[in-house]
Amino acid sequence: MKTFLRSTYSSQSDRAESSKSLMLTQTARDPALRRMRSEAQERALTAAEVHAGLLARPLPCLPSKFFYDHRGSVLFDRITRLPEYYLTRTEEALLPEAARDAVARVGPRHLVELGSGLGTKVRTLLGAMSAAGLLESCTLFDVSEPALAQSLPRLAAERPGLRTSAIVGDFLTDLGALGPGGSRLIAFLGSTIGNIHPRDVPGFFRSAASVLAEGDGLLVGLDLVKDRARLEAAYNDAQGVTAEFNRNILRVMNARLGADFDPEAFEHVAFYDAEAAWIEMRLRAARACRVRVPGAEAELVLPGGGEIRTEISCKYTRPAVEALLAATGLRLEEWYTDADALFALALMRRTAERSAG
Ligand code: SAH
Ligand code: AVI
Repeated sequence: MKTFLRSTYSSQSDRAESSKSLMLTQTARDPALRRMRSEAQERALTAAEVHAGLLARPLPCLPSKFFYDHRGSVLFDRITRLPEYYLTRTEEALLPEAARDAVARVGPRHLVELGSGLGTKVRTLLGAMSAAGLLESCTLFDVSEPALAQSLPRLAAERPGLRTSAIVGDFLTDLGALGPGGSRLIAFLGSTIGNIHPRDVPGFFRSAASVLAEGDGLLVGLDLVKDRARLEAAYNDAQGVTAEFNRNILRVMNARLGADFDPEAFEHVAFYDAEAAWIEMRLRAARACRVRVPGAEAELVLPGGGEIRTEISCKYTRPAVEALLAATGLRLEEWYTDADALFALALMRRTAERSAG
C-alpha cells in the first residue's frame, strides 16, 4: 500500500509558542472556564500535531482527541448507550461502591475529573464526597470546550454551594495547570486512559503524581482484556454509530484545518490486535484520493484501500497496570471489578517518594 504526504510545513516558531506556557486564558462566556491556549495557539498546535500524524509510518494517523467537537461528544454519548458497548454501563455499576470506598480511604475535599465529557459520572463521585461531609470543589478538565461549556453550568446549577471550574486542556501536557495537590482525588474514567499509547502512560502517571500530595488519589477506569468477539462487537455496532463517530474526525479536520476530506468515502475499520492488547480504529479510503489539509500545510495521497489510524483503545490486566505504575510516584491500592471481569476501577495513591524521571 502506498501513501504519500507532500508537505511544506515549517512553522517551528508557532509550535514553540503553542507549547510555551501554562498560562490560562479565561473565556468571555464563563470566567470559571479557562483555556490553556489562545485560539491562535490552539490552531498552531493542532496544525503541528496533525502534520506530524500524517507523516507517521507505516500508517498516517490522526490524534484521537480530535474526535470531540460538539458532534463528536454527542456521538460518543450515543455510543455509551449502545447494547454492544458494555464499558460504560459496567463502569457505572461499579462506580457507587468504588466511589464510597475511595472517598473513605483518601478523604478528598477537591475533585478533578479528566476527560469529563458531558459530565455525567462526576455526580456519583460528588455524591460520595458530599455524603462524607468533605466536598469543597470540583474541576472538570477536557480538551473539548463545547463539552465543558455544557457540563460546567449544569454542574454549578445542580450544586450551588460547590466551587466549580473547568479547564480546556490536554491531559497529556497540561496537568500542571491544576497546581499543587492536597486532599485531592483525580478521576479518569471511561477507559479514556486506553486511548493513550502505553509508552506514554508512565509519563501521564508521573504528571498526575506531580499534582497530587502524598496520600491523594487517582481513580482510573480501565477496560480489561477479554475475548476478541466481545471486544470487536463493542467497536463495530450494528447501528453504525461508532462508524459515524470515527468519520467525525475527518469533519473536524475539514472544519479546523480547511481539509477537503469526503468522510463518506471512508470505511470504518475496527479490530483487536491481541499482541498489542488494543482495539485499533482506522478509516479506509474506498477509492484512491488526494486530500489537501491546508491548515496543516499537508497533502495526503491515499491509494484505494489506504488507511489512516484514528484511535487505539488499550485493554488492560492488573499486572500490566502495575508494571506501568513502577517508579511513577503512584501505587495501586484497590482494584474494583465486576463478576465477569469486563472492566475495572483502579484506585492509585500518591506515594511519599518522588517519581523517577
Ligand atoms: N469521561 C466520560 C467521557 C469519555 S470520552 C465517560 O467516561 O463517559 C473521552 C473524553 O476525553 C472526551 O470528552 C474528550 O474530549 C476527552 N479527551 C480526549 N483526549 C483528550 C486529551 N488529550 N486531553 C483532554 N481531554 C481529552
Ligand atoms: C473514550 N474512549 C475510552 C472510547 C473507547 O472505547 O476507546 C472511545 C471510543 N471509540 C470507539 N468507541 C468508543
